Amino acid sequence: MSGGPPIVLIPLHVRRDPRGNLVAIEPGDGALGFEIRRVYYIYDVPEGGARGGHAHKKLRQLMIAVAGRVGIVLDDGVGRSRVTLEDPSKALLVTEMMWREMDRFAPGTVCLVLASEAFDEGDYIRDYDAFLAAVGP
Ligand code: T46
Repeated sequence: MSGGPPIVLIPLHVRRDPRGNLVAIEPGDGALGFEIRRVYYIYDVPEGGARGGHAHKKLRQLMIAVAGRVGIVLDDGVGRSRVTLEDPSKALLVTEMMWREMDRFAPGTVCLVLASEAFDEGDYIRDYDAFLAAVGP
């Protein structure tokens, strides 16, 4: 898959320690690119399961595989890019008007999502043709 949107992975500050690693994410961290207004996580996805399959008009998000591994496809209406998230020290930036699909979940995967807005079903575009029409030339 090539010619799609750039994959932007933001490095998180890891406090390494002989006892293990710790990542703290705080509001106001300019490196994240937006203010965090909501946090949620996805886990226990059955084998072969997929999530996403929509875009957001305004919402920006950072996705972090805090455990396990998940495939993400980003589609800007022109091309598609694929990335595998499996490093808890990196956050994938998913901007507004970006169709996303999540698949290939490894068993035990937990995907943490930091979101720029409160939940709003009106912000979703869940129909792919409507998404193409919205981003189209
Ligand atoms: C995204 C991917 C990565 C809420 O009530 N509050 C929330 O904050 C969220 C995220 C969802 N919901 C409700 C809406 C649906 O009734 O939970 C249900 C499942 O949501 P959805 O089908 O949108 O789940 P995913 O995993 O397909 O998508 C979610 C996010 O919605 C989406 O923004 O980028 O995770």
